[in-house]
Amino acid sequence: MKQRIYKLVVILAIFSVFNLGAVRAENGYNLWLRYMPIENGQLRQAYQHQLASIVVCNQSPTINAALKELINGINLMIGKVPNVSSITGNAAIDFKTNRLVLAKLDQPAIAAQFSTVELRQIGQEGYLIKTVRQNRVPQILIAANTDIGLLYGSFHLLKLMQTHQSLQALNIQQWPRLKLRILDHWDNLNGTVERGYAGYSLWNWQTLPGIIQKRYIDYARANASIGINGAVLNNVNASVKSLTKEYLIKTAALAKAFKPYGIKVYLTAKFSAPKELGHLKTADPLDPAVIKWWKDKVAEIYHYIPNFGGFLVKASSEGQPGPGDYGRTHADGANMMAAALKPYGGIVMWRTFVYENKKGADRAKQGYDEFKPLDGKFDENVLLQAKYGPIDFQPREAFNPLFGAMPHTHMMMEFQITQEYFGFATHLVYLGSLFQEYLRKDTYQKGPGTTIAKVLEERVNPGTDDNNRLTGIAGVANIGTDVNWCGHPFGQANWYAFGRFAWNPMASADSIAADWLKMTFTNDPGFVNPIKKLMLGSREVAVNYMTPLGLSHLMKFALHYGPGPWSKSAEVYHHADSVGIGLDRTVTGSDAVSQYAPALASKYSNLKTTPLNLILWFHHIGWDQKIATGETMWNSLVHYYYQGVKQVAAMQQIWQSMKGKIDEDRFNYVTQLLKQQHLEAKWWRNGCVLYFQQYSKRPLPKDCKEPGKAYWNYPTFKPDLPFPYHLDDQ
Ligand code: GCW
Repeated sequence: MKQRIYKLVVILAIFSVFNLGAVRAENGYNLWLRYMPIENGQLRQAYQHQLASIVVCNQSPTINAALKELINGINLMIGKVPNVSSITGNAAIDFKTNRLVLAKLDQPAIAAQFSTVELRQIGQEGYLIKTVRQNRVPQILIAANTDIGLLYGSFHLLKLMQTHQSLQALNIQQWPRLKLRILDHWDNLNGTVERGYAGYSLWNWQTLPGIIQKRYIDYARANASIGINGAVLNNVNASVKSLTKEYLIKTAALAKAFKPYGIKVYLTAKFSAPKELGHLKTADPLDPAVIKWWKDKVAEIYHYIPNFGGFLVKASSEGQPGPGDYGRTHADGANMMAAALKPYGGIVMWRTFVYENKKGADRAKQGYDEFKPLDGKFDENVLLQAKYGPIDFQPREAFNPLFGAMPHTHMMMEFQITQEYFGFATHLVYLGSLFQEYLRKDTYQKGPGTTIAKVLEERVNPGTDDNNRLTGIAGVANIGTDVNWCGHPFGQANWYAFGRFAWNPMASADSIAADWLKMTFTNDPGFVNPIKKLMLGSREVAVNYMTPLGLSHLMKFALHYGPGPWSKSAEVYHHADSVGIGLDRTVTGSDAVSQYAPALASKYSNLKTTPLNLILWFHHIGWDQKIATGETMWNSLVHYYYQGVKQVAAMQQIWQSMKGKIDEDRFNYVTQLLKQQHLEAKWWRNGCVLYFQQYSKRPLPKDCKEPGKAYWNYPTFKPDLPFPYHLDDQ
């Protein structure tokens, strides 16, 4: 009996130290910062040895955050709290006893460990990690020019441990390629989130500024771990209330909480604020009273929020007020705000998402038509924020021709992390593949090889040094109050991937997925390899069952969930008729091709040289015409839809074979989600195939089973029928 109790105590002790076992209940709250115990004894021992103590030089809230993260992470992973000492001023570091050193490069002894090239590269936010030997004792050095660089470097070291890598011979140089790496929250002040599918807004305006929830800090930690350095707190469909004193004080509390993590706060600014808040008669950007109103407002903002980042503006777009209301240009509007922000180092991110101004025109052309003539007219603290495609965050679009057409303007990318057009938080869609696809698109702006990544990184003003280049990228956040932050457990991967691509636009979706899986689930290659493959294919799978071959915007009207090719608004995107399907955007049609560099324009003008996955974006193709698949247009289209459904079934199968490899709760949740995704993929396939068959009047290819009965009543089928759960067997 005694012996059994003893054994139990030992087992419990091991459990409490290491929290062992893949079966530990998990709810996803800890994201990729779980710091699971290292079960490999050899590796754990090596880490224990290498990280027995930490020395930091100087202290600051940011260094303290780094230290806290390191102590917690190391303790959780290897079951030992490192000894921590700090050195202030110029006191020498004892290289004999300290094994992990966090130090700034202004210390000559630290800088001496690195080459001049290394020192030059990293700038204000980068870091160097190196294993150096002093008196034969290996030391790990994390060095940077700034405190935030040290925090980023600390997260990098923790990532190496979480992904079970050796720390024996580190030699890492990292620095962000883009200056602004921002999450755009479309959060309303009443707590709802526009296009948010993971609960309510994180910001509890009612309890701010008094209450700083732990969740805010965990949000900041997660962002800092991937280098995100800015957050726009509120919806681009803006409320002026966020600019009132009451709300500025609340925002200031968040800004203060985020500051140690290197995150600046931005707000959206409603163009009509001078009228709505200031009771002026106009919001005309050239009116002196309006100019003064914004100047005073900005001064007030900086009074409360000294590290305020600036404004994000959606103007003259989807009913939002803007300079167009007064016959002024976007440049007039943006520059007026930029002038108010400039004395404080603030910036304006001005969106290019406009499409209603020319009725009946091809929507894909409108952003370019409105902004191209303004190239070079924006002040130096203005960036244009353009979506990756010219329409609207579709599963696949041609890239936005504004990238490559604005050499004299700071261009920043807008991705959408929330899955507005990708099955919300129900479908497993890894967007790393999408980010990679667009960032690597060749714009030909300066000849072949001018990728969008290069355009984003480009220095617009000659003479600006690297640290002052105004470059950036934004992602519309998929974060809410759901316990796992993102709704779908795999939605977290998209937040993570966005950060990694923001840090390095030429990063690889593949290795990002691997890192995320290891940190979020397990290092077991039996899980990581097949699930990484599943993730990498998942975006294409969704394209196949939603909008294959360059189709777009077939989603149910307004809600954007489920199929709706029959809605009037969708018809303008697919142009299906008795002859064929697709939009002619060549010179015989809307001529959108002419907005691209000549090499691309001619490529896209010719069906034979248009990439297969964009043929219906650029061409109207006859139903019986043979396309590059070797089949007719009609048969190919149907096959893509059927293929998409089969692929989701295959994803389900792969997931099932992972049973036991990860915790039960997340396993079961993803199992349910994939089942639902399969159901909805069929909903998409059946709806679209039967709808388009009305036009093609062709039979389905022989290997495709007729869609389920629920759709045989088409065309009386109403788009607003409730979700077809009975599709289960069809
Ligand atoms: O995709 C559309 C969304 C709107 C959104 C708009 C935009 C914030 O359906 O909900 O509004 O884009 O990007 O401004």
